[in-house]
Amino acid sequence: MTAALADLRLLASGKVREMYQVEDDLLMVASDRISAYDVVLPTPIPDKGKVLSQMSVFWFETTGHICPNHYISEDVPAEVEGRALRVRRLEMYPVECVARGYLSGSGWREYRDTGSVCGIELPAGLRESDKLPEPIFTPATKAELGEHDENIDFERAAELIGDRALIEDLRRITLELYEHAATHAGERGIIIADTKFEFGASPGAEIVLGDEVLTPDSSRFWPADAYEPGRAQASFDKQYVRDWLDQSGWDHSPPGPELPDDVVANTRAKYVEAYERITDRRL
Ligand code: Q0T
Repeated sequence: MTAALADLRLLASGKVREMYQVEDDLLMVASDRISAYDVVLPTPIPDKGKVLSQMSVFWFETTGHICPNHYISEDVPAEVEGRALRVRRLEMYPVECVARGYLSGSGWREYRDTGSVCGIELPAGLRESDKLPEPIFTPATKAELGEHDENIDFERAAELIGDRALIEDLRRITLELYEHAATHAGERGIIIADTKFEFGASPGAEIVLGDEVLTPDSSRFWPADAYEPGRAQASFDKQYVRDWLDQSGWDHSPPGPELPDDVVANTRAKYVEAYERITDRRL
């Protein structure tokens, strides 16, 4: 690929990644930026963008039997080699498709307060981080920049999609992808507690998997050997960062503090370990 990044149109910029237009396709670029407590920290984690991109490639290459996806190639500008993907442009659906196998984050808070998550009634007496009787589909709507996604029930998701059969298919595929990935990761010592997918349509295919998939930025990865329900779990990838921030006295208002070298090195090693364990590929 000959074009330089500077020659491409920037379509969207997020906390830790960017989307560019390249001919009729898109270029999805993952940075080495890391966020914690919803704030992007000033210190990058070397190779984080590469790990996340290559992990998405692994899942795109190994879940095609469940659902087609937007991945085209790793033919990208030299300056983002390894941490960018060329993808097909889709007409995105306005619902975030979340699968949860464990009770954490907004799912735990909603259950604690109401006994349900996204309209799905759950057994009484569950604790934070408990494994659910079976994985559930908990759709959400994408929030404005700086806001959190809003959990919605299946009926609201059906209204937003405007097609009953389609939202039922999105739910089924979301749960199939989660089941497949959680089983694969579980056999390698990593619990995928939950994950978020975004789907779209392309000419000739009503359901195409987009976005990044089954990465630590779009999912909760927990080390299986430290799993203990009844409390929040250690994050596979960000725990060194959280632990250091927690003892730093930082109040979570921007800007965040610079991270020390040992926290950066340990965090980088955890991202690489997650990648190598899940994919059996070497970075
Ligand atoms: C999208 C059409 O760009 C985004 O975040 C980066 C900051 C989110 N986003 C992606 C799309 C995709 C994808 N993925 C696609 N294949 N086709 N749009 C829209 N928003």
